[in-house]
Amino acid sequence: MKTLYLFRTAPNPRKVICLMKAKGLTVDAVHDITVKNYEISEGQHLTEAFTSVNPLQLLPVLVLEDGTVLNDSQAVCEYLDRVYGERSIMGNDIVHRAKVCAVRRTAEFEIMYNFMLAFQHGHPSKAHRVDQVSQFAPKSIQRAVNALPYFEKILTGHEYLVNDQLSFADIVLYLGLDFGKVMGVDPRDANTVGSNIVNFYERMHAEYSIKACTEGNPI
Ligand SMILES: N[C@@H](CCC(=O)N[C@@H](CS)C(=O)NCC(=O)O)C(=O)O
Repeated sequence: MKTLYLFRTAPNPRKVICLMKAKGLTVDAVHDITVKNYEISEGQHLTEAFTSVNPLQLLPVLVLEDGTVLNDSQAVCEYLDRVYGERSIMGNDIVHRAKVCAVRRTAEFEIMYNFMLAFQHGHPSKAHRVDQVSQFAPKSIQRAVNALPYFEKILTGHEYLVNDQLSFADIVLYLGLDFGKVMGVDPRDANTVGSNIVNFYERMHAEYSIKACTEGNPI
């Protein structure tokens, strides 16, 4: 059996859940994966037991049958994408994969990462983890907001970011926008994010919200 360590409401573990859903699968129903849920807000990932799995004390983690530890969301998703299901969410051919990679990384660094930085520097629950500089929070939010027009333009006349089909780039942008909500940037406010992004967010949210990914699945 493989073991997948998750915290189901944080953006990086959610990537894994969304990727599997996009492939028509649910992480809880894969025959050779056991899911272990951790509650970050209760510090369950800071225990000795989890630290021995991932010394960085971060989720998600996938441990393979031979003991190989994949302690990064991209690595976990790359692995799951190739091993399970039929359609690749990372891209169908070399050029498609490269395009998905480029847009995914831009969504990650410009949108999701900046909102996460804002959270880490601005939220009291992160004070024990981060040497917080509170001024960094609004500046990081602004950096994310500044990058939104780039995606608004790509989505003009398109439902998805790359080749008019759902890919991992869409999942990462959606999760970044959804986390922006926590940081006070409303992904349904066309004046802030742009109308193409609002439509994109609504479509993705219907399929990949925490609730939509949880319904019918045990937690
Ligand atoms: N590079 C890692 C980052 C993972 C990460 O930052 N995970 C967050 C949840 S989104 C976490 O576990 N945070 C725990 C903490 O900050 O104490 C990945 O993408 O997997």
